[in-house]
Amino acid sequence: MAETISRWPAGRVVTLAGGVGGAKLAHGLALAGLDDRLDVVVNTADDFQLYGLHISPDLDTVMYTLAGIANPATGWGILGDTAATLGMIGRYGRSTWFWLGDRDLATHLLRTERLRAGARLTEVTAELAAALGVTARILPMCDEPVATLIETPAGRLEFQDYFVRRRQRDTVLAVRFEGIEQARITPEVERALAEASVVVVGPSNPLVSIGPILAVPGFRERLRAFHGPVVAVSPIVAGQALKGPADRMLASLGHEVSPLGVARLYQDFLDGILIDQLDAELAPAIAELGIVVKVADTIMRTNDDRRRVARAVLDLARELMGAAP
Ligand code: FO1
Repeated sequence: MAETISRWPAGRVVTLAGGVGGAKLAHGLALAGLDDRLDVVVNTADDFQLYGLHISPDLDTVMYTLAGIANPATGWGILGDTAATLGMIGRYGRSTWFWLGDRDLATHLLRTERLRAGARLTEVTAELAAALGVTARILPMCDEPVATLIETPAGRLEFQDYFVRRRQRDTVLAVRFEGIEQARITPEVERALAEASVVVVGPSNPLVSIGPILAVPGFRERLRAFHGPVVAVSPIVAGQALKGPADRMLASLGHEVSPLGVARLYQDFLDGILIDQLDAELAPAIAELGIVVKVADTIMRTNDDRRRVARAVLDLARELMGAAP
């Protein structure tokens, strides 16, 4: 069905994504008619090695979501996946705290094989996504290894140890991105930013999902100097994270747990933010930061919701372009 939104924006769109929230918005943008004009820059600082395999949870969440095969109950993993392999790993006496489905394991096997043969993560991701029929370009934030480390009262934890094994129960005292100094913006991400008319920061955790992308040397400066509008969808609604520990993490690190707190974190490069109707009263305070605010229902339960939120954030970008001199 022809839709007006498919005529706009004229160029391509870059969206920044971490896990489930960012993947849903990317899917919404694709459903809104941008599927072949969409570049999704994805956090890879959650990546880790398990059973000798390279696992890239956020890349896979975005890929499975765009391919229409994500498990809707969790947002990650593959719909209908089974755990026979994990069961056998358990029989061998190994810990199985990270749930890896049988079909999902195929992704990790092939990714690891290609990386060991010398391919870049960007190349491997493009191959896997193309095989699953994804037309949007899924771009790792960098090809170098970066690891999020969480400082807690119990000591320094690797990200998945904090997130999955210990179920985010530890207070976060600090977040570090090990290896970030060696990370480089890839030629593919450079090209995506050069070709895009809009950048959309997805509703992902600002500290551990969007944070690592912004920390790639030069990336934040690229956003500050971006030639078009940079807009975001708030991942915090009514004082709570849509998913995961972003609310507790923001609080323990001294940030306000609200779209205003999120806007402050992005203030140096953000032109506009879409906030939920439940937070409408925060609009004037955010506007005082020089950020244009649009209020909408931002909860994404269904595919229609995803498309609706994507359209709302694109409308905001369009208004900002109209307002440009
Ligand atoms: N999240 C969980 O809470 N528990 C799991 O066992 C788990 C397994 C898993 C396997 C593959 C994958 O791609 C993602 C997986 N996730 C799991 C999600 C993931 O740990 C987080 O969503 C991200 O790292 C945070 O963005």
